[in-house]
Amino acid sequence: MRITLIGCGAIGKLWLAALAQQGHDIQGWLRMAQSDLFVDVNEPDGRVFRELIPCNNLNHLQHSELIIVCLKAWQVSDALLPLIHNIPESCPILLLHNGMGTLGELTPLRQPFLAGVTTHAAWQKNNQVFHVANGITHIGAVNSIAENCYPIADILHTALPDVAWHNDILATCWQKLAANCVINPLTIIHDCKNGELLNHTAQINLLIDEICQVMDIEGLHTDKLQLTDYIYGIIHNTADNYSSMLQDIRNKRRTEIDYITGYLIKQARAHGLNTPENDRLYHLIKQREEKNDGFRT
Ligand code: KPL
Repeated sequence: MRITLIGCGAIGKLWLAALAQQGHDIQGWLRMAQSDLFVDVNEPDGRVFRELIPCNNLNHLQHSELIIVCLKAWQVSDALLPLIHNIPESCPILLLHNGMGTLGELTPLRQPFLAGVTTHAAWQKNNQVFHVANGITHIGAVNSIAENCYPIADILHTALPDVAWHNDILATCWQKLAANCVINPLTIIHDCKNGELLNHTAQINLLIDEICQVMDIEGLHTDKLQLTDYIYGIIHNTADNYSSMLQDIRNKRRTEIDYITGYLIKQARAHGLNTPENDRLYHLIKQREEKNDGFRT
């Protein structure tokens, strides 16, 4: 399959390596155009992938059969909109990022659009990617023309398992959004690893209460106990990790807060709901971002 992957950070490189090993005709797409990219991925079982992957070939983009976007939420529309007329109308575009709200920036959606969330964990140091935990990537259609794209899940699953197709991916995205609304800002406020949030259960409970109200009014019929279990499950499973948002703040990068808590607040306001604890955290994180001014991107 001819595939273009936009955004070649740690997770993007995992996909580049996995799809290249399956023999797919894959290229990377970088903001600063270059003809190839050295991909060095170290798997949890000790396997190593080290190869040059071609990049930024317009002809390849114009004939791509799948686009995978692995950018930060706030980078998506700036990167994709200038390219969209060079992507065939029949080519599915899969967005894999934390947070929600990017689709609204891309409308009208000409191509079939898919959204996904992943629990794979990887980090990058000196251009070496370390795939530290295997996970599941949940994907599904977000517009009706993407509903017949489910065979993509099998293709991706063969390359980087597990991949599951969901008929209601937005519900899965909302669940992940809820976890990110709780874990990411709190790890900044308390300057701690995810697992240390177990010392702040009262604050977590307040946030979950507000999130449940927003999800309910969005028609997601949320069971608070189930959502609480899901969020604590992530806190336990990632106890030793620093959240992506805390890493962004520490590295003086822009965070995804506008697409996480910011998106939740926006949806709440549209329904006339108040979310005081989420508002408070949102403003605290924005202040931290401003103190960090002069972002590295
Ligand atoms: O997605 C994450 C992130 O850090 O952005 C969680 C699930 C919180 C894991 O750290």
